[in-house]
Amino acid sequence: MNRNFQKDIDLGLSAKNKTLPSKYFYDEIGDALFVEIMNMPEYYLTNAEFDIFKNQNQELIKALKLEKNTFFELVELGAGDGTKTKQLLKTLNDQNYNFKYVPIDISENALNQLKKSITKELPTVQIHPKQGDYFNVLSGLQTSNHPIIVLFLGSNIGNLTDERANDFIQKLDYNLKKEDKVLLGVDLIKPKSVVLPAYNDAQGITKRFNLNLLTRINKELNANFDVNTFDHQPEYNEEEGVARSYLVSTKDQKVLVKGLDKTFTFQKGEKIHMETSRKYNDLILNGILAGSSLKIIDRLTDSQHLFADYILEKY
Ligand code: AVI
Repeated sequence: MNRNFQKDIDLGLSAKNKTLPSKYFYDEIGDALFVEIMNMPEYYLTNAEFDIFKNQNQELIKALKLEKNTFFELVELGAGDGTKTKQLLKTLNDQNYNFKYVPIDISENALNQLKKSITKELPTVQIHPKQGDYFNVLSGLQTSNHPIIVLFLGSNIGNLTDERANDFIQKLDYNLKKEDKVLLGVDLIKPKSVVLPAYNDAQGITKRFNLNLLTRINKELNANFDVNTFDHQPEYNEEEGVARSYLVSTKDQKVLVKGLDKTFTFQKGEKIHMETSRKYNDLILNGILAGSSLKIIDRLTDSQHLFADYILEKY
């Protein structure tokens, strides 16, 4: 049993306002549900960022100030299936840029699949996958004396609270050298009518994605959550630009978690906070970058201005 999982679940369910960490959504079933989410009509984020990578890769190369005669490393944090990145890799490769691609992911399985597909589709691209939690792998960046471009796409930073996002940026900043760049993909602040359906889809896939964490606790910590007694409730605060997902107990109930040797009481209507998905603009991003030597030098958006890829440079 994973000790961190056990500790984090205990901490979250024991809190006055119950909460569970969304990083635990991604077991094998959660990974598959997230792929379904990315293909849903309501989840505009993936297509919007793909639009940037497909239609503006030349602009991306220019904004990243890449040069053909200087070897560089493209390091991708949480690479997943690399669909967007492959668009950029293809152009770089076709135009004879001199680089290696270092995808980092927690999932060994995802990395193996990615290596296989890149070797097949782009056989001349050098790929060096690294397995690990990207928070921990950052320190490995320091050993390189080549220019580094860190890709952190998909608005993954938005699942961190602003405080944690700032910690992450400080850590990233500490491990980069002057003139290294970060390509940071973030969802932009926009009206509730667009954001909320992305987290409240008609088919109920996002609901299953959230409930899957209760099922995971049942399996891994020998608990007896009845997932049929929890509703999915996403909210979006337009002023703050933050979407939050909750599971709400539909009745008074007790849940036994044998693996923690504890029983948790839920009142009818009581919420468990499951996930935060922050949306950004320049002002908010500058707040997150405060105290670091990473500065915004450019920003590309998709044709509908839903999503932005920011280019940050270390000064
Ligand atoms: C991975 N992350 C950026 C997604 C998001 O939009 O916050 C996770 C997600 N949760 C529900 N739908 C998608």
